[in-house]
Amino acid sequence: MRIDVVSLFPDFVRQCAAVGVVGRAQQRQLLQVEAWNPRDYTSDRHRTVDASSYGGGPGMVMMIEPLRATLTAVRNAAPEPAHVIYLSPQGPRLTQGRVEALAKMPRITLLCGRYEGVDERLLAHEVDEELSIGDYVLSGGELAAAVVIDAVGRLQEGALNDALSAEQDSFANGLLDCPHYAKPVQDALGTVPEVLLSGDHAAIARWRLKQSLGRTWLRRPDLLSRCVLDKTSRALLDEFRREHASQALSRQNEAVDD
Ligand code: 4GX
Repeated sequence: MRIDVVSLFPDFVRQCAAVGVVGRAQQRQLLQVEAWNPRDYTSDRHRTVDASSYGGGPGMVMMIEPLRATLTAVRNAAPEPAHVIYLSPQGPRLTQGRVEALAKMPRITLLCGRYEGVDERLLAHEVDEELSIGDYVLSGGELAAAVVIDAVGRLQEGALNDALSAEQDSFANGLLDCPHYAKPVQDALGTVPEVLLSGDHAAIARWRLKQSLGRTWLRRPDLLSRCVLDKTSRALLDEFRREHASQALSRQNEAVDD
């Protein structure tokens, strides 16, 4: 897959994409990330990319022409449709479902705004999709683009060393992840749950699913209400709830005893 990024900070984007799983995916030629600086597509002496906002008020707006020239160069750099995505808090929220769909595309283009944003006419004519990574305000789209590159890059076939890791991710099945433990078994901070040492793979799978269901119920009930649970899952969640309720009761009793 190819990802083109239009940004006033192309080196930052390249450095983000050079690290970890995504960096390795690039080395393995599973992913190609190219950064483009709109300043390189200006025609004036000052390499101007922004101008004050019509209607007045503070802050600058990224101008049409340098971005349009950059996007033309991007489109001409490869035969596949560029699928241009503008990162902004005004877009629908990025989800793992959207990440999975983007990861299957041969090519996407990420447009990073700085200042107060991009001229609306450029967005209307050149952008296919707007996406937000969350309800907070960044100083530019680069970190949001880095989030998309990371989430999409790690899903490229062969990017993760263990093919099962992607399937076991949080959200891959609509649920939060279960707890994980490494050595030592006994530590001042606690002991590893016995079932994980049992070697009983079916029991371990049941325990993990039960923890995933329980945590999702406790921490993200909004996710659970969108899941259709099969009979086994409903039984495991009921078990978790009963244990949780009795634990809460004994904690209450301990507090009364004190
Ligand atoms: N998820 N930002 C875009 C420029 C901007 C300013 C005003 C439109 C209107 C963000 C986010 C995000 C900061 C990127 C503002 N665009 N992007 N930038 N949250 O905060 O994606």
